[in-house]
Amino acid sequence: MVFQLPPTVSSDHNPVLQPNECSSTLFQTIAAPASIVWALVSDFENPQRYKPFVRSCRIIDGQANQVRCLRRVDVASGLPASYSIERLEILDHDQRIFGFSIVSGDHRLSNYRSIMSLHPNGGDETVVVETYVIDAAEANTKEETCAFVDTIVKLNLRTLSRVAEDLAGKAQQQV
Ligand code: A8S
Repeated sequence: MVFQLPPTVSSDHNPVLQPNECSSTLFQTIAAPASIVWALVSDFENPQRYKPFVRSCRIIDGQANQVRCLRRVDVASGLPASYSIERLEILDHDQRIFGFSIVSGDHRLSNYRSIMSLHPNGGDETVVVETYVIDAAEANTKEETCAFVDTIVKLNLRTLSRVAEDLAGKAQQQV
């Protein structure tokens, strides 16, 4: 079934691009209620709850989970980077929209920003839509840059699905 993006978030997921930027939108259907998925996604301080490459995270500026706070994310060894500094840009609990940007780090991602929106899809199912925009990396084409980021974001979304479905299963058993 084709998922229809609600008009309220249409512009979030259809960014206007500069000539050196590339973008991609990824969808993930999750068999868990939006409240459970949102609890994971909106916890800016704890991305390791569902991002498999994140080893640890701490807030380094501002108040945790307040818009404009900064986190330092340390990632697993074997990746082309060891850490990333990221800013919480959007946290809309009513519409379940989450946005962050990458502001620095020892990686080659330049000007990265991402927006996720969550959509209850009936029957305790949630559709997650994530759109990111990034500058084409130096010495790489847009396609190469997006292929690299797509791989990471797809894995994050798949893990989010698994963790949320696990939590939803546990929530069921308690009632
Ligand atoms: C996210 C998205 C991305 C994270 C990338 C693209 C990253 O954490 C990893 C490898 C890198 O080379 C860059 O939602 C960086 O987290 C896994 C360290 C930023």
